[in-house]
Amino acid sequence: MKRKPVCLLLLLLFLNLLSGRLMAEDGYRLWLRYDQVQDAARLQAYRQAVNEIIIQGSSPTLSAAQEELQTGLTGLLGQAIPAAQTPTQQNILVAGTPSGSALIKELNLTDKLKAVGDEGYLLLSTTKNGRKYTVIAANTDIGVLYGSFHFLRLLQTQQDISKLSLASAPKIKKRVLNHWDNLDRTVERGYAGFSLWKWHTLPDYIDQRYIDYARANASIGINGTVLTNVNANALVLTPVYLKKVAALANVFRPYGLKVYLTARFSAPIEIGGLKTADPLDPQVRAWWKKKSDEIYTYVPDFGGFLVKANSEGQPGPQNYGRTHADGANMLADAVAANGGIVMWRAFVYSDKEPDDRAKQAYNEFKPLDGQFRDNVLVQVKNGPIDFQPREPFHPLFGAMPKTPLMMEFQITQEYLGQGTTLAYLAPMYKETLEADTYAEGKGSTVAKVVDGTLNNHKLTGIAGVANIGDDRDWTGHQFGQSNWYTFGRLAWDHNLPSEKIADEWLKMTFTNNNRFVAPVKNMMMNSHEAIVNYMTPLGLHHIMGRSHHYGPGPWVEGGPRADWTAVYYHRADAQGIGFDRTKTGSNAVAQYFPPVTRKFASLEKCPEKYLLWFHHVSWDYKVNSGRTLWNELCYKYSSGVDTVRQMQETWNNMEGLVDEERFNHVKMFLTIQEKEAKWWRDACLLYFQTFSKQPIPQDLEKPDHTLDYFMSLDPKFVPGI
Ligand code: BDP
Repeated sequence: MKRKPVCLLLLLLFLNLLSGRLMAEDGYRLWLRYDQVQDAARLQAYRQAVNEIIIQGSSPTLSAAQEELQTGLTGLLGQAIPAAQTPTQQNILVAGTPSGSALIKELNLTDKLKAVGDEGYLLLSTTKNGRKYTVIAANTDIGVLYGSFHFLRLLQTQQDISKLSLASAPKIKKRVLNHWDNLDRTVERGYAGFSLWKWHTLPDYIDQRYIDYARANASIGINGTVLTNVNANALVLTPVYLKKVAALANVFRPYGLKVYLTARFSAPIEIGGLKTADPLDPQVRAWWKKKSDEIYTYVPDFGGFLVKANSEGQPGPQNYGRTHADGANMLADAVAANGGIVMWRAFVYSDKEPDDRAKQAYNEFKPLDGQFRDNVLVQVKNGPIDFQPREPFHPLFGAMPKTPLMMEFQITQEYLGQGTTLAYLAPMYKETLEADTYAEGKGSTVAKVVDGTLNNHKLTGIAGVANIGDDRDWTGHQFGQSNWYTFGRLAWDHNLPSEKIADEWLKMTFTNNNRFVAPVKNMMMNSHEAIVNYMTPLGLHHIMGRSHHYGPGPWVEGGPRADWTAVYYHRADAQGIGFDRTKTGSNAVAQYFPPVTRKFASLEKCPEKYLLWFHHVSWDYKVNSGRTLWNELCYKYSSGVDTVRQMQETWNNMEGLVDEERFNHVKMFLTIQEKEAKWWRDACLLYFQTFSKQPIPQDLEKPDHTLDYFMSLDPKFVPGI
């Protein structure tokens, strides 16, 4: 008898430990953590505002909304909220559409709803028959789901919900993740483990991850996902795989997430037994039509194809003397009847070495403006080279007014420190979106090209190359989640300020405590610039390690083609450094509209952040700070490292304000980042010094290894290749 209490205690302790482990903050829950609201006054207000949830109407999407609201509110309010079909309480949360919900219909929202289209929603506070209603109303069920997530976000970030009066609708239609996932589950340029898609156990095994992935995407309004790598494998188009694709599509459908696939251009040969993949060949066209129809039997709402053609060894229409438009239109015709689209990538460069790789996409695509079918989007990377830490905007934006251009951002950090670097990318995305192309005069921003308002396009799109894998925290680095979140939020509304997105994300992902949010937000806001500074300041680009792209490699030369080396891009010599893209050089600058050309082409007017992108500048040239270019380079590289050290300090001060597990994770990754930042700084400065022949300024920290040492480093088995 006496021993029982001890046993009980032990049992309790064990259970406690167990629940502690289950509750461990490993990042799995992303920003969809619904822990109880900490602010007592807010908590009380929320509890008063919502006594009952009413969702009338039924569909898988409405069930998803119901479930999310129920789980979310139970967690956030620390008490279960009953659901009902008709009002029984005083303070009611009602969600639905006028066609599915009598309650919503009675609220007479027709005019207001007109403005939010088929994905938007209203959040309102109102009273009727003596009851108080918090209203989530939309024209469609998916709008209701998006609105539900927005409502939960208000509580997660402890906003006032007593006088809601807001309308929200996406500015861009197709908001799509691009997974560069291979069928063997490796992920090209993926740094967060293996692919989420377990092809081997599909279609029968439905991993909880698939559902949580769809929830996360819906919570930020992402409405499409390309499951497979742009370096495509035709096998995904065969029935065995299409069954698996269908299983994923079934999971994603209630969350408004459409499935797309990459189309390997030579598929008619590889899996169709044809002799050619010529897009004008009737047999080839018939094959694609039949294949597309077949896909729609598996996935009735299949979104369409993403295609990388005639780029980096991928087959394409040019193999048959045809144009990109011929290729895109063939596929567009194949999916048109079923409402599909084709996202045709403009990331191309010739098999032969061009005079300047930066000019290639423009040269090939601009002449094709007006030749694409209505259901084709041309998908253009943010800059003209390849997702470098910083690039000026791609000159194609604004240059093809008759063609909807889809933005392609990279969320995965191929050139931004890969898996171990804290880089908040909203400022980088916004730098491109806010850039003025001058295509139709001042104010013709890239964002207006992409959202269709500049040239009146209805079909609009934005893509983000995903940073998601099967790591427990989805993105490898906890802060990688912020970029997935940011991509979705900006795809919905590119006007959102970077600070606001960071603020939301931090509050939902970590805590509302301002002692944490304010300094960490500041740290995030500076993080991208810091990386640019310690990797590629002043417009330098493409000076990373060969092939794996990890670490510095400004000395990279030789190999199969010059435009895959670093020396091709930085052009350092005894006189100076930088790629002359003005008239005296490749004249790539002429691809922009005249006001932009004039700015970039002028050594004085060119923004310093792009200086060496457009100009070959002498080592002694005086930059804005009054320093010589060489000294400025040294200071920039050093300041990048300094910022990382400040980030470490900031983060160390956060101990105790967040859970230990994620605190330590970020702390250790910042240690790695500091080492890598130093590696970049020292390797690049020592290398460029062999040309400048000038000392690193007195007051700056000196490298503690030789250039030979850095050049001898040869990292093996870097992930993501
Ligand atoms: C480059 C990547 C390569 C991709 C390519 C692309 O290094 O792995 O296949 O872009 O976008 O940045 O097609």
